[in-house]
Amino acid sequence: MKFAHDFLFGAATASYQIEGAWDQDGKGPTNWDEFTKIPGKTFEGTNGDVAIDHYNRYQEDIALMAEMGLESYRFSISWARILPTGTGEINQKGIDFYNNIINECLKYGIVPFVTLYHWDLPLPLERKGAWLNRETGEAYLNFAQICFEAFGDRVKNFITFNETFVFCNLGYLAGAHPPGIQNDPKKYFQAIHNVFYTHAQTVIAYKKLNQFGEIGLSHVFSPAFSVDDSEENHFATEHANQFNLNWFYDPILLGKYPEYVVKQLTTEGNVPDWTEAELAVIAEAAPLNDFMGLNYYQPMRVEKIQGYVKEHVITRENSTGSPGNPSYDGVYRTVKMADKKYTKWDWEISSQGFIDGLDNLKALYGDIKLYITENGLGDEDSIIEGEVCDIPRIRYIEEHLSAVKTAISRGIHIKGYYAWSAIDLLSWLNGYKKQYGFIYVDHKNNLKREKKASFHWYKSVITNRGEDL
Ligand code: BGP
Repeated sequence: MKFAHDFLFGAATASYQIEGAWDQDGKGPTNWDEFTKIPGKTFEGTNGDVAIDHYNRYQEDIALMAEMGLESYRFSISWARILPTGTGEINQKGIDFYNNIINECLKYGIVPFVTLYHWDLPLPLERKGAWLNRETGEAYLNFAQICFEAFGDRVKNFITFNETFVFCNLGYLAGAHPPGIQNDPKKYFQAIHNVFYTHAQTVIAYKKLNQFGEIGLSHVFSPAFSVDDSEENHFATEHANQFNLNWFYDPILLGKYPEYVVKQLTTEGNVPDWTEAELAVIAEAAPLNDFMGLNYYQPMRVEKIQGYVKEHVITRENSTGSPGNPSYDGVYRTVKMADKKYTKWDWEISSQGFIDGLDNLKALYGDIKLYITENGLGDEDSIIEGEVCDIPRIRYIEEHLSAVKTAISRGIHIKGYYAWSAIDLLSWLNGYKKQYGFIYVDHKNNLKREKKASFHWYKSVITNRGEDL
């Protein structure tokens, strides 16, 4: 079976992780420009000041993507390039840059898929309380409308927010992302609600413009499975799914928060401070949402915690996606299992978890349109006789693309696949050591680009539309 002619084979990046040029051409500073300079926050103090200098080398990079046969490129817009302080005057050079990216993509017939927010928040908004302050949502809505007006004639796919779970969880529970707050569930749930309300307002505003494009958002997709068949671990798994899946997907797709979670938050005193009017906007936007983007890397294996005491120490190392952490409420922990395969960073490799998770998603939400907006392998690639031989990445993507094929044959409505990442880039907390790209960037040789083995492999997959998978 070949993938349908309108299925998009793509790859993704995000502004802070590739652009560099952190203060070039009028760009304002962001939360990440500041956060990465705090000692100990990132691996070996790496930051995105230069990143892979995509800002100045975008033509070369997009030409390589075109050579690879990429049909769609998912990238994000740096808010502070367009509005240096988050609000106020537009920086024309920021608009010009993204126009250039979009036009360069279109020149090669690559569909631009634009993420409006991939975590880099203009610093003045961060200082005023980030997503806890409703002014951030208002400023975002203005920024989004500027983007729709400037780019919406050529961009027909918009993602409002990337992985609300990750930036809120790491921002307000683990303290590993800005604003670096630890163990504050009240703020965590509030920030999420404020983001979802803003998402809903943005969807409604976009639809009023009649640009005839599509809008949705991307969530991390990490379905939970019990470590065994015991009743208590099944309970813990259902609890984990309610908090990590339903809490995030219900408001977007069904227009309301899940009762189970709201009930528990009421008991804990962690219900967000929300208004009936905000909840009504979330309900109004849900049917207008055109698609859901899923970022799948790994499932969660869950077990119930017995006699929880809050002794868990949160560090950068244990905040980067490996199993072993307890939930904020002490009900369950994630577990590394002896019979599963893991990456060098302890992320489980499981295409079966992907398929099973997609089946569950369909059972919960019915026939929704999905894009896999991220999936890929973080690895330290081998260089053999000067060639980057990223065979494990080929195997990983092969397995997961073939899972996508299986899911489609079961009636799951997946319209595209975006490998993370198009090119090697800065991993938020893991520096440049953790590579994901089809294109290698040589940090010892003036950021020279080189094609990896996976580049040639993905090109052939795209050429024959995945027939051999
Ligand atoms: C996702 C983010 C990406 C990317 C990816 C890999 O959560 O949306 O921006 O970073 O994870 O993560 P890491 O670099 O930590 O391995």
